[in-house]
Amino acid sequence: MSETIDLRSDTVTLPTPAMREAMAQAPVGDDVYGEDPTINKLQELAAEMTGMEAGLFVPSGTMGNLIAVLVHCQRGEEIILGNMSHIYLNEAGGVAALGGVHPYPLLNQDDGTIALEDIRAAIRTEDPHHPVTRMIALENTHNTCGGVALSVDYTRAVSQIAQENDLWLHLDGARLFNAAIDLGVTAKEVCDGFDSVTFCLSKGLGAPVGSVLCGTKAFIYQANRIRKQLGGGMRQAGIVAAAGIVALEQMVDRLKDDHKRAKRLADGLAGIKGIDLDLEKVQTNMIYFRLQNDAPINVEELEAKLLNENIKVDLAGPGLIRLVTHCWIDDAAVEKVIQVTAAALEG
Ligand code: TLP
Repeated sequence: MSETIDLRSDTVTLPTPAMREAMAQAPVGDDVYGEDPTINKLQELAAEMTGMEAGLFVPSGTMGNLIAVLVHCQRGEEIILGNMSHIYLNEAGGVAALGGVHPYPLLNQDDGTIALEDIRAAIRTEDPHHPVTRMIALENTHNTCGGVALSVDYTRAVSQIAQENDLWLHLDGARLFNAAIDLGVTAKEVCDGFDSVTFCLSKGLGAPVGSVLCGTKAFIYQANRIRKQLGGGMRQAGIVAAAGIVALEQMVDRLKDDHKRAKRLADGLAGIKGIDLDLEKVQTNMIYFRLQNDAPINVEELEAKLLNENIKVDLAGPGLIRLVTHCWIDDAAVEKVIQVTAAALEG
């Protein structure tokens, strides 16, 4: 049986041999006492790369985002975010359930942005009927909008609005480095103007576990207490942080290969009769497509046919398929997916 080609997400990546070696050798200590040298090193590296004062190793992107919201907002206060954002759609309503924070979802435009005038209009005036607007969250790259990158000009413009209105600005940068590579800027520039950022080690960077939340020293001090409240104090977690250091040192530059392969895959798929795919939105490592009404099969049948050939894809919504390239997807896998999809749709 041939090897599985798993395109469901970049979260399926397995640790590289260099990561396993680093994990085996990592010096560790009790991180709740701040004594894990490997975690401390990862946090310093993350802070440096994002241009923030400090970092905090957290188990997941979801916890990083939740902690940021819990530090920035009190119960009954409001967060402005996109209606297609991961925090709003895919984090089990944590900000409301655990923080009592009121989400104000605004339309995410096709390019992942929220119109600046929509943000300005959503900021509450002083009125006891209304919740108090406390923060804005953006996502870069924007997953559900196609893995698209938000420009630095745009995020700086939102930062300006946040500053003018005394609001905190958080970045869900789960795929921060994909955004930086696509935009041709540093991760630091992508983070410019944000008060806090979460990025994931466990996606395209290939580490098995973990994200880092970064911000000012005062913010991270509070974040550490909330991580404890949430049960995220992980003791000798330097074992996994060691893989995160390798991820940051060795796996960032190669994300461009994932982007190239996603483009090649998208080009191949777009040429297949029955596929409805917007090539302009394929900017990083994600491809979303639908099937045209006259296609001979539906997406569930296509998914099953691909699975029959050991190709796994993500059914991301009704009639919608998502493919994500990552370090375990090579050129041969890309060509095979195109060929099997063509056979499934064109016979
Ligand atoms: N995204 C996952 C799924 O949850 C959808 C994926 O396969 O893409 N922010 C963004 C933008 C994300 O895409 C994700 C994970 C997270 C946060 C959460 O990260 P984890 O899974 O570490 O909690």
